[in-house]
Amino acid sequence: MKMPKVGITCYPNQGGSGVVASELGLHLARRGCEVHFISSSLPFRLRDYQEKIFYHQVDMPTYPVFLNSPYTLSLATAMSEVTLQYGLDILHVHYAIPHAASAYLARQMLADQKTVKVLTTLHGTDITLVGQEPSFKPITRFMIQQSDAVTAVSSFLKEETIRHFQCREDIHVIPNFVDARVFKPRDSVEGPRRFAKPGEKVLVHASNFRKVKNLPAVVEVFARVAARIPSRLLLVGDGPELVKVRQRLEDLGLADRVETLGQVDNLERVLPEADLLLLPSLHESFGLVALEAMSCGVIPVVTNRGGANEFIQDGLNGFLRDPEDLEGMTAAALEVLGNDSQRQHMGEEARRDAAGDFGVSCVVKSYLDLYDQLNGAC
Ligand code: GMT
Repeated sequence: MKMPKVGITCYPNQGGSGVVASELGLHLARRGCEVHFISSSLPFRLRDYQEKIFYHQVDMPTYPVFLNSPYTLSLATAMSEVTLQYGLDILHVHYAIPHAASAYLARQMLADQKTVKVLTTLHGTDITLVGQEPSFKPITRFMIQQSDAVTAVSSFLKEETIRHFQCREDIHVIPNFVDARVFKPRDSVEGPRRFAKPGEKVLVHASNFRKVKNLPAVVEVFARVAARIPSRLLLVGDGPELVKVRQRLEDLGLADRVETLGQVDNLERVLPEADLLLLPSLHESFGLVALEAMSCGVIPVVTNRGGANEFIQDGLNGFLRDPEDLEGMTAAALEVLGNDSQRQHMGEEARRDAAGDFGVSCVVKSYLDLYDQLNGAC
């Protein structure tokens, strides 16, 4: 198979879509693809040099008449220039808005000179929240229709996309993935733990602390668990709701049981220190961090609204609960935290399931097969 040259665009800051795009690029390059990241700043997972990875920063000039720098247009220009200069075959954009619009423009700009295919990967809020804004909805639909191929990270998201936009149905489902060699259980289950004293259990929540993450439920479930079992809460990430979370924990007298770690680049160093992950989002198209936790043998307690049921089997490798079901989430957490052999057994199941269909090789191959199909259609 001739390895394609791929341009990848994503949001470079921490967030599931940026992680998926960056990790995909790194793994594609290891398999021999030439990968060109085109974005506003260096995606955070790309800080180390790697062969076959190139980074092109998008210039964002300002001018007094602009309210904001027109990033979508600058990105389209960068995409078309990099495509011509390096002979890219595919522009693979992650998160529809505005990346798919820029790729569409770049393809049109090059129409007389070079064929390039546009592949759009939908991640979640680009469809379920942002894409529903009246000022974005028609253009999001247009971009979905105009892409040469579209992927969604879960069947849930594919169905939501078709339902909301009444659009094409040939959307490929390619799930999030995890590298099980990187996300793995602690080396020694017996040794001292970084965030807990002997006899304490550790719960973790990692997100961008936005409303959709349902943070009041994280606090409430932790408070109920901590009242029954000595435990600690790790908060990883940052975002607008974090201040309220800390205030509520303070009001409940739980502040000294909580570690706020802020943004962490290497989550694989933190997740294995936990026993249980709480992700009670209002909806979650996939829930990458739950998969990463599972790969570390950590039990996920996750919202049942969205696509998590495509990799979590309730009661076998984790728990799925309604985001309003605080009692159910607490009961699930207490059940597993109060029984070490059950927790260990579920953790092993979780790791095995994460490394299988959701492991790097399986999922990267799905993307490569799709690239191949797109190139064959040139
Ligand atoms: O909401 C987030 O956590 C960020 C967002 C993003 O685009 O960075 O995450 C979305 O994409 C992830 C990667 O595909 C998915 O695992 C998340 O479930 C999805 N978030 C939501 O659907 C709320």
